[in-house]
Amino acid sequence: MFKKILIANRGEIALRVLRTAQELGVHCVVAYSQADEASLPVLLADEAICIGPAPAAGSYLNVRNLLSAALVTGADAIHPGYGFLAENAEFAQKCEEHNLVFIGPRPDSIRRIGNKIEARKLAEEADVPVTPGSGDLSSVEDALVFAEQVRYPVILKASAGGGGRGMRVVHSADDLERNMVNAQEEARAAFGNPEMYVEKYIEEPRHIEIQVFGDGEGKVLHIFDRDCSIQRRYQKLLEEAPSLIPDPLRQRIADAAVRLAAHIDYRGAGTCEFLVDRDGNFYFSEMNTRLQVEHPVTEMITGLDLVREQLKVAAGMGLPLNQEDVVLNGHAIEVRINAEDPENDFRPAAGTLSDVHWPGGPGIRVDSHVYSGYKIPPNYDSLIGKLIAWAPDREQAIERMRRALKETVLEGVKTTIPFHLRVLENAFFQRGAVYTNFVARRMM
Ligand code: MV4
Repeated sequence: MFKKILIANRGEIALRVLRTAQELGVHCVVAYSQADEASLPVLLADEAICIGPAPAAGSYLNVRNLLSAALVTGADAIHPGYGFLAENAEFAQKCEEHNLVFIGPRPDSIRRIGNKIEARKLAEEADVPVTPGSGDLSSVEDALVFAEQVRYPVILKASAGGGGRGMRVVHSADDLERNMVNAQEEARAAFGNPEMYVEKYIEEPRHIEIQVFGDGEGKVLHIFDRDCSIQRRYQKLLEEAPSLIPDPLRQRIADAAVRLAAHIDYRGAGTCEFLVDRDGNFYFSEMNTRLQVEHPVTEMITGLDLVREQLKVAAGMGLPLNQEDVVLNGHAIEVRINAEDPENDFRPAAGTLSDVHWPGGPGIRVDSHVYSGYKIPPNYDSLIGKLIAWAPDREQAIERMRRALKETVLEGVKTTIPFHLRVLENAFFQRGAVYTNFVARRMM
């Protein structure tokens, strides 16, 4: 195992990684920006090092500063968490060049899977179903021809995008013509790559993802599935595991995810996202080459610690776990508690948390970096913490989550808790009628 790692992230995920690393006896250096000096991961770290100013471009996205921090503190490896540089192939490669282990997939896997057109190609090679889609489209004419073939609506996607960024649903040729050029420009500005492609639009799908884990030498396991359909503007709000699909379908999707990951000898934790339509057809949509925000629901239904497995694989200790060891037990739900005002279009609500009290009791897990008196910096995302409820079945998990949310005290800023309570009380949600338009259709 590593002697020392650098945690190149902040907030709840920095604390999440720190906790497991410390349990394994790994000395942790937390890299922090000037805005995070008084944060919990910094206070609990074995060592902390300032890597720059509050704006992420100068700190959590600053490759030179992070590499220097790792080298001067004598770290063996870097854990990138999620977001920031977690899916940046150049960063992963720079780590390797400086003899620092990047705790994640090989740079080449990140690069290939990060390109959505390439990812679709890899999926097809692995016999994984993808939505009917075009290749790289350089002209509006090509896009129009393709859209006529598969019929509208279609969805325009940026090859370098992901997670909903750079996407446009279009309903007609007019619509397509109007959107194509500005979508290209947006993609060029946001990702430095204007490449776009078109897919047949799947209406009201469920967003189901499979957690996979590879040893980098061809062995790949799936660690069941999550339903992340409850989202708003591509921001996930509530996730659960397992998803509400029949077991044979779950197995077929999981097998497909394993085939894709095995096809590229995937190393570490990854997630294959699928869209599942009303008829039970499933289509690969993208793969995320990082630990996900919602990984705790997977941990709760399997008893595994994904960060522990990440550290072991990265340290060259292999993946002794076998598929038979991954057993599903019960149901877990996670809600993301954001400092946002759900009554005001989810506008970020900055400020100081004057009083914080988290819930407890059976089946409750809290992943949060905040405390009473904590000042939420305006520079980063608005996640205050994640509340996870486990119970033997879904109905009890819902009841437990409602109980826990009512126990929670977060004074000083508006949060998404009232919104979550409404979702949990919604009859459609309770009967499992969840799909990606749920929030817009049932909650607004
Ligand atoms: C789609 C889709 C429907 N058809 N692709 C959004 C996130 C990204 N990982 C994939 N996403 C989607 N891709 C096809 N061909 C629907 C989504 C989607 C979505 C679309 C519109 C509004 C909300 C959505 C929420 C989740 C997924």
